[in-house]
This record gives sequence, structure tokens and C-alpha cells, in this order.
Amino acid sequence: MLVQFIGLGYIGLPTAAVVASKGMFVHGVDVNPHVIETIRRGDIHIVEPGLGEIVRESVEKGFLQVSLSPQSADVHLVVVPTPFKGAHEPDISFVEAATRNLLPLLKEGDTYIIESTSPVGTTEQMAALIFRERPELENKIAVAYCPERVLPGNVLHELIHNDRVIGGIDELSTEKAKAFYRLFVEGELYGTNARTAEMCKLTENSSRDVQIAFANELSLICDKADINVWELIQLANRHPRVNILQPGSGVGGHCIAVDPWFIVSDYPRESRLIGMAREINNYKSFWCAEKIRNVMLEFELKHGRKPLTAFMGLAFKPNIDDLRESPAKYIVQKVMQSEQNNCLVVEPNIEEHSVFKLFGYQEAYERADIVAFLVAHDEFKTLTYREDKVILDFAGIFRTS
Ligand code: SAJ
Repeated sequence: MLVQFIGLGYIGLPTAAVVASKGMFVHGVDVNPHVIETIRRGDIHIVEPGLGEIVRESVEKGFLQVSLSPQSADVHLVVVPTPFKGAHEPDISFVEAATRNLLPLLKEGDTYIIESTSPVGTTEQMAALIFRERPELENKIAVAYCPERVLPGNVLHELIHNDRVIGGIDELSTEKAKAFYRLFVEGELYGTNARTAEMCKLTENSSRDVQIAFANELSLICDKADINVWELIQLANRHPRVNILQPGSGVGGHCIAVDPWFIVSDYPRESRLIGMAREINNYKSFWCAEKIRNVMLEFELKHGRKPLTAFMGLAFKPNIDDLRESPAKYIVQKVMQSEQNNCLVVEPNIEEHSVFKLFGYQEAYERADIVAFLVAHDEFKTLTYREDKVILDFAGIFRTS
């Protein structure tokens, strides 16, 4: 059996490597020549613990081969990005382009699966496209949707152990797709239809976004009410049926801050809570930037000199080196638009940055007059609260102080 992956990014490459490591022949396709050259050498172009080893081994043993264009195979997985356009409408053009490239190669008995996060109806649309161009394949190939659920940093474990939801355009498609995932997934496989599987992925990430928005809204209320939000949430969570998440400097990353828009864009009148959560979480980052600026101005008025401000953290969440779609980075950029000097930027998980000069976290904490904690990195939790500094703890480093 030959399994083909279209898209060798954060999900496509680890999944391809896991499948290859189980002794199946895998052909990986990517439009980026740099990605192809890197993998051919047995190297990887992304950061993910343990991935380098299994890619190298799979390439060396000949189970994983990659190229710029697709070929004939038995199972085809589409794992390409689905970003959003200007007004947050989902952009499925990469999924469509991948499907069009596969059109001449599909044959009776094949299984075609989309894993990319997609708006409801995408799988049916792609099936319609396939059968319009290749009518002889109708009822002869399986077409299904199966979203990934892995957490960056723990991908290799979760790819194998997480439960999966698998939705075909008909029952046979669901069963064929399930049989494929059974070859490498040890978690439960739940069959459904394609629309439900698509909505399930959007629901999971929207649920998390809404819950974080609740925590962020509480943090704004508590700031006005002079209540420590961290202590409040800790106490409320002592209730046996309450489990509030943590506020922060906003919601970042490539999934939670994106996927809810796919629902809002298609069902705007029905998704007011989901849309509002997105707005609240985005507003939280803006609010943090404004708060820092106001505190800097107050300091200057009081002391007759500009303060030195430390920005603690740039990553999109704790203990990672990924700065893409990061609220912390947005906040630093926004404040530095008006205050380029007198800023100490800290990110212990990266060595250097092309725009920001980075400082050690202990040095910055020691030197700064104002310290804004933007990300709850473990290193920051080793610091002791200092009464002589203005501390803006957006990340809950000193939770109950
Ligand atoms: N965050 C908070 N407060 C919290 C938890 C998170 O402010 O209590 C923030 C983080 O700092 C970060 C953002 O939310 O900025 C997203 O972080 P995350 O850890 O919730 O999620 P991701 O983007 O790393 O991964 C998510 C996961 N989805 C869920 O937990 C429902 C993962 O399982 C998905 O596979 C992934 O999205 C994806 O690809 O969709």
C-alpha cells in the first residue's frame, strides 16, 4: 500500500513519518522545494521533539520519499493550510489546488481524506469536484474528513494516542478511512458524517476560545474591581462543577485564534457568542498594550524620567519557541511603536531575534522599573515578587501576591 501526503508541514510531516515508521510506503508532496530538499537529506524544517529521528530513519530505510508533485497511490491525505481572507472568510484554495492536482491520479479503490481544518461542507464540495471531473469514480473511491487534534510539542505521542473523529461522505467511505487510521492510531476511532467531523474540529477549538474569553473577561472586570483574578479563579474552581481556564495576554497560535472564524463566517447570526469570544480575546492583547503605555506615562509624570520597561516573553504560549501569531509579540510591537528606547525584550526560549534585541530574564527583571509578564514561561516563576517595581502580571506569574 502506498500512502500519499499532500502538505508536509506541522501536521503532514509528523503524520507521514509515523505512518512510514509503521512500515508503510509513504510519498510526501510539498510545493516548497526547500522542504523537499531538507526531508530528502533526512532533515526537518520544523521544530517538534522526536520528529528529526523518525524522519531520518524513515528516509534512510526508504519508507518515506518526497517530491514536488503527487503520484498514483492508494490513500491520499490532504494536509495543507486553510488560512482566512480579509474579512475572516475561510480560504480553502490550497485544499482545492491539492485536490485538482490529484484528479488525474485517482483510481478505483482509492481513499481520499482531508485533514486540514475546513469549513463545514468542504469535503462534500471536494467530492463534487472529483466526481464532476471523474464521473466514473462515483461510488468507487472513499472520500472522508478526519481532523487532527495534536498539541504542538507533543505531536508524536498524540498522533498515535488521541481519539479521532472520522466522517465520510457515505458509510463505506467512513469505514475505509477508519481502516486506514487503525493502522497507526491506538486511540478510539469514532465514525460520523463529513459535515459533523468538520464541525467537530471547529467546535473543539471554539470551545477553548470561548472558555479563555470568559477568563479574559473576568480579568478585565477584576482589574477595575481591584480583585486578584488568579486568586478569584483558583477559589471559584474549588466548586466541584466549575473549571475556569486562565486569562493571559490574548489568544495566539494557528488554530484557536483562527478556527472559530470558520463558524462565524458561515453562520454569523447564529454564532454571536463564538464571535464575541474572538473579539474579547483580541481585545485583551490591545488592552494589555494600552495598560503598559499608561503605566509608562504615569511613571514618567511621577519620576520626571522615562522608565525602563521589561517585556517578559514573546512566544504564543508558555515554554515554546514559536512566535507566530503571538499576542505577546503584538503587544511588544504596539508599545514599541511609540517607545523604541528604554525597552528590554525577553524570550528565554530563543537565542536571538531579527527585530528585537533580547535580554536575559534575570538581568531584565533586575534593571527594569516596569515589568510586564506576557507569557507564563517556567523561568519567570523562579523570580521573587519585588515591591520596588511596577509589575504588570498579565500571565499570572505571582498568582496570589
Ligand atoms: N491560553 C490562555 N489561557 C488558557 C489556555 C490557553 O490564554 O487557559 C492561550 C495560550 O497562551 C495560547 C492560546 O490560548 O496563546 C492557544 O493555546 P492552546 O494551548 O490552547 O492551543 P494550541 O493552539 O497550541 O493547540 C490547540 C489545541 N486545541 C485544543 O486544546 C482544543 C490542539 O489540541 C489542537 O490540535 C490545535 O489547537 C489545532 O491544531 O487545532
